[in-house]
Amino acid sequence: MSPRDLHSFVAITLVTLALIFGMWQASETGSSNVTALSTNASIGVFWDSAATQTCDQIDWGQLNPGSRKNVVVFVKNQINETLFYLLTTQQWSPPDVSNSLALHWDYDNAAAHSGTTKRVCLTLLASPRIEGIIDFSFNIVIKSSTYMWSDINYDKKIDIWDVGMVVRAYNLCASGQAWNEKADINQDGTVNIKDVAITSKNYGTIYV
Ligand SMILES: [Ca+2]
Ligand SMILES: [Ca+2]
Repeated sequence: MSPRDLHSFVAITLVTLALIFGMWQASETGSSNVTALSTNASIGVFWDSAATQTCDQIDWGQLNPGSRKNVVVFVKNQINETLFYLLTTQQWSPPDVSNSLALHWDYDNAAAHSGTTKRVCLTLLASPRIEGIIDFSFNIVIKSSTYMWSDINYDKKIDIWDVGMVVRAYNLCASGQAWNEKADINQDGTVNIKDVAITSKNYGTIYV
């Protein structure tokens, strides 16, 4: 089992999941009701910098085509190791809405030291062309690793070896025989330009 596998296991089982519901109506304000799926985690997500109010739901409310909404949360490293975070989404409903909505954050890929809390802004973007959606939901999963996510060979630096592994796996999907999970840096099930971009952005980084 690789270091990443070990930590991914921890991330999947102990990660904080936020379940999000939103309403999408042309002229009415949406409402939502959300339940936390997991709270005991190596990382915690909170509404405040003091990490006292757990964030287990985000209500995006009404979201118009072409609009965006920002939500600020605080991610706390609750274990005795330095961590790096990764934002992923799961279980989009309806499934096709993931083609018209995109979730980003402004986390800078910097190390999160033990006990520290990082302020991050989550941004949900709606395509100008989205239509026919009354409501939607998806899960946010913030994963953590003791290695930078673009450090594929776990040598504490991002260099040509990491880029090479991504390039070799390019255009491969999770269902294929030659699939290399480690090259799928953003964990979206395919190795493509997004993974190359992440590696390129971190290129030259050396960390401890
Ligand atoms: Ca490396
Ligand atoms: Ca990917």
